[in-house]
Amino acid sequence: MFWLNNAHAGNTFMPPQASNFAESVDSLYGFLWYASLISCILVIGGFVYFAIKYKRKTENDQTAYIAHNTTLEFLWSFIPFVVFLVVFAWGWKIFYDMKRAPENALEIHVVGQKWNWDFLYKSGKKQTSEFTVPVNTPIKLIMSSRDVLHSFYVPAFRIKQDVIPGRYTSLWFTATKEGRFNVFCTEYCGTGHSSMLAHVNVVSMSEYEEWLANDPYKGLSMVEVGQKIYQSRCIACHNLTAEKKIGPGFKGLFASNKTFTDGTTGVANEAYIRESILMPNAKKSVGYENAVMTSFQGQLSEDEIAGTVEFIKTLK
Ligand SMILES: [Cu+2]
Repeated sequence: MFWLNNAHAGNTFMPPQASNFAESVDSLYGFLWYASLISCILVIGGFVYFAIKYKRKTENDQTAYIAHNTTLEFLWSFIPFVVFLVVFAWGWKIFYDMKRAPENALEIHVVGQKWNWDFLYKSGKKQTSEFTVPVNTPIKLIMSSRDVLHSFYVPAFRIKQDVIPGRYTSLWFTATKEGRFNVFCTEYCGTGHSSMLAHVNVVSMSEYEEWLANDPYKGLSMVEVGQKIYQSRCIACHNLTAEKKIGPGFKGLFASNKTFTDGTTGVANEAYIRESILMPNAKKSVGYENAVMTSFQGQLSEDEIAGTVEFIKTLK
């Protein structure tokens, strides 16, 4: 197919084909596209041709009496019927394969929330807004949400699945190419929906094992740890400038004077920032009455909270 020829690497029309499902989904999509193109040419072409050929030429032109044509009627019903059956069977086959993860698949839990994705590995390792998988290995994602409906979508893998609070849904894939691919939320989930981005890193098995054994914060200073947390956790709602996004911008936040909705005032010190991360609704600032923030209680370790506080302190 003309725009898919180069699709292995991705092009203007399609993302790269980076999973076991990509080629079959694209082939079906190509078939649908060509079937629609041919139908469109036949219908619109016929329409224009007949409109010109049988245009009423004089006032006395009479429309011929045509009852019906069995052969034609059979063909224009039967051919589309066959095409639809082919699409159904082909789509069903792909869907069936997508719904059945191999027994030996490597399992990763995915938790969506406003507005980022958490990835939990069985080793206890946890990543946010980014996850790492080995190439050519079946991976099963077991997914849920902490708040509202989200949808987990990896365009390069051609897989998508709703993520629902109070329920597990799953997806599986085998990544066939090493690289870094986009993950999007494709279910409108509130103000920060378009910032609900993540990446999947596909690496070799040996790199994966090394990554899994590694402490993600090894050799990083507290501020650098905080910066990582900011990139994965805070960026959807907080600017690094002083400008308001969904929550307040972080620049100049530390040591600033705050007025709260209950009329009290306070200084944004370490204790205040910590409290705001763990209990966002404990003290609401004037101007942010309707701002929503979910608690990070149990999601960030003490080291990560301390790093975040130290990072915010550097933004003067
Ligand atoms: Cu979402």
